[in-house]
Amino acid sequence: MKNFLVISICLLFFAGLEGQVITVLNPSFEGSAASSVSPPNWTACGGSPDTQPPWWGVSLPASNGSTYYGLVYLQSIPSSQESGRALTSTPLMPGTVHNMTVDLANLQAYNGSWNGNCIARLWGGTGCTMSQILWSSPQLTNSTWNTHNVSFTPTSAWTSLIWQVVIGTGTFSSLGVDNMSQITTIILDVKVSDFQAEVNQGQVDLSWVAEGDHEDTRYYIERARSGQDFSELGMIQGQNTGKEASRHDYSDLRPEYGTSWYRLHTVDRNGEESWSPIVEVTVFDPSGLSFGYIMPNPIIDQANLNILAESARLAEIQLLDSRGRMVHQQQVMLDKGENQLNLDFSGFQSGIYFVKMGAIVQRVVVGW
Ligand SMILES: [Ca+2]
Repeated sequence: MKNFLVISICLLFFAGLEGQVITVLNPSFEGSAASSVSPPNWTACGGSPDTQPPWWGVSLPASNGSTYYGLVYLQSIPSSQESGRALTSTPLMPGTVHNMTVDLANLQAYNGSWNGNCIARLWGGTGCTMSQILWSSPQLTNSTWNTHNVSFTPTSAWTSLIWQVVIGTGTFSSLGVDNMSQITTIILDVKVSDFQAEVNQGQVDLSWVAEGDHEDTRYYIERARSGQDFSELGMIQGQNTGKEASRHDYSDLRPEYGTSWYRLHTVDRNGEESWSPIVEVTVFDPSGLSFGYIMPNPIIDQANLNILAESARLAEIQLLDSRGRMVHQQQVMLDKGENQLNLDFSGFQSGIYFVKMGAIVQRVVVGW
């Protein structure tokens, strides 16, 4: 009888680890493709999102089914920042880890040129009131679908999930959202918070706070470049610090120049998983510069070069042909932070060129 009781209690304990499943209606955004019309069960909360494709020049096929949600943002018209919501089957559970996946793409094709980087933001709220940013994607740069692990902890029992497009860099951007999974609530036996990343003498120092840490807890540090796929950078085991809140750390000793995104993937001793919010870090090269992007590429006549500078400085921009011969050079004064430079390639022969600034070398195609 005593053994039976022990087994029953264990079963109850483990059964309690898996939480409930929460769904949204029409998670694949299926509907009749239409401009300024949200798919069934989705409601526009800002602007007038579309059921895509093929409106406004968008041709990317759906990731799942035949249609998806298309959201645009024009920096010059703040009210154009589009968002749309769906209701959840049951309210979200405050203080509990919620996991799901979603497919996202930068559509790049709206009106042929709305191709700035963008960020997808997921809000929790009531009706169209956007109350808590539950999750933000890294900057999305490619017009291909990528599946993202979305993990969040609501602060309140929200009944709306709201997708919003946010400008990353550039002036116009367009976002595709498709193929949301069900949302699974998970109770981990470790609580992770305050994930931070800081550049320190050329390395990136990461730290987080854990409560309930156990020696079988695994913390996987993940990094993404250009906002796409995260890959594992390293893993550290728990230190058995128990219920007491303790800070853990990990250093990326060889970060890449430019902007990177980091997140913490925690696996508790029962195998339950959660992901921290994503943090963005910019590492400048020895000349104090960090490449953003060149758009468009291929280039017809003109392109925008986006460069970040650690401080205001005079910099030299060089243009090299495919054999590495310098065909143009120019001094430019850069402001601290983000700089947009216009590159004029009109009059250049078609071909491959390299844009060089400090340690940055970017390949561009002109004329095709
Ligand atoms: Ca779909």
